[in-house]
Amino acid sequence: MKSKAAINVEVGKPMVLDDIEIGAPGPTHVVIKQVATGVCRSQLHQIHNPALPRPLVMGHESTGIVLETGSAVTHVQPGDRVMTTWVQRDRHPTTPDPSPWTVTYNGQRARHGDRSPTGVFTWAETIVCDEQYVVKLTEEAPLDLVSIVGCAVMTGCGAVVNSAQVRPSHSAAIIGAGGVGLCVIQAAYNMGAYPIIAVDLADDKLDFAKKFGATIGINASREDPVERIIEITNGGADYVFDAIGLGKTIEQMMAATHPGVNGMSDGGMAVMVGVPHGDAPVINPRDMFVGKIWRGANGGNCRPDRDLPMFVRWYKEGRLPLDELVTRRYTLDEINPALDALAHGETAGRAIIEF
Ligand code: PAD
Ligand code: ZN
Repeated sequence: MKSKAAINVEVGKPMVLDDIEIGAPGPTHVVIKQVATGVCRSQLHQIHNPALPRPLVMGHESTGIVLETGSAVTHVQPGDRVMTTWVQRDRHPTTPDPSPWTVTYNGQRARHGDRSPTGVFTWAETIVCDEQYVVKLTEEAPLDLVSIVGCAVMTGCGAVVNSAQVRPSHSAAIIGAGGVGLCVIQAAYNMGAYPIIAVDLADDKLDFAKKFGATIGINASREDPVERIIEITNGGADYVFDAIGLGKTIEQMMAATHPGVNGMSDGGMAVMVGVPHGDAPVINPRDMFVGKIWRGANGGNCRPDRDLPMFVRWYKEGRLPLDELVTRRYTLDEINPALDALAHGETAGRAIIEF
């Protein structure tokens, strides 16, 4: 089967829009007609990563309608409305590995952004993926908005509810108020955190973050975010999330987390949400010695089958304004302008591609 797709054929170069050839689906595969997909900064990292084999098919959050299922697929059937995500939906120690698909471009086997030919890819009109990356949408909800649940919402909200388990009335600071960071802010608000401090480089993004529950904004291009967070929280925040992943912001995250108090309490928690990239951070062992807790939040430590329906319910209950979070809409043909806008920091919230 042919499908129009955005393909990365060369490191750092614009995406090519062309047909890919999707091979016959295996027993555990699902073929999906795409409705919408998000544009995440992780794809920018992949486009610029020379270690990845090309051609690459990309994108890792979407919604669509199931066209076809392999013989071993039982949780969805043709016609179902589904979300795709890059974390296995209900993984157990005995869960078999997702099985590889065959997608070719110009006769060459295409890979996915994590090197494998097994993960989900979403920047194509029709996709094939293992059933483990497909979560059934049981609620009535708009497929355009819900397309960002499979990564931005899963990661940002999951980092708060699963990784950090934020407690009410505890302070939270979020470095980076982009697509993922705004989800961290909203979930921290939902859990009752206070104050909620947003850090970004642009005043308009800091204002925008207030719609998601931020109580105060710090513009890191004008002020030292560490000094300000320590001042506002009287010693450091209870939870500091880095939703960027640069060495510098990881260092800021650790420094802005409050230390423990001997004989009384542990330190606060520094939560790494953004994929680490660029220069490595300089880690000060004293930060851990004084009781600060360092926690990773890859994929928000979510189990998609359990957590994604909850985030859709949050949207329906008015506790996750996806209509505000989705700020730009493109067609697949406009993938390169969409990526350029993200790379240049012009996208507040999240952009989506509609098919
Ligand atoms: P985004 O570009 O929408 O947001 C990044 C935000 O950070 C923007 O608002 C920038 O203005 C802001 N920013 C950049 N540099 C600084 C700085 N030095 N200080 C303060 N603010 C700054 O990206 P995104 O939200 O799609 O992704 C953010 C990161 O999270 C990115 O590295 C991506 O790869 C990673 C990610 N990780 C996971 C995961 O599971 N770990 C999932 C999805 C995304
Ligand atoms: Zn992502």
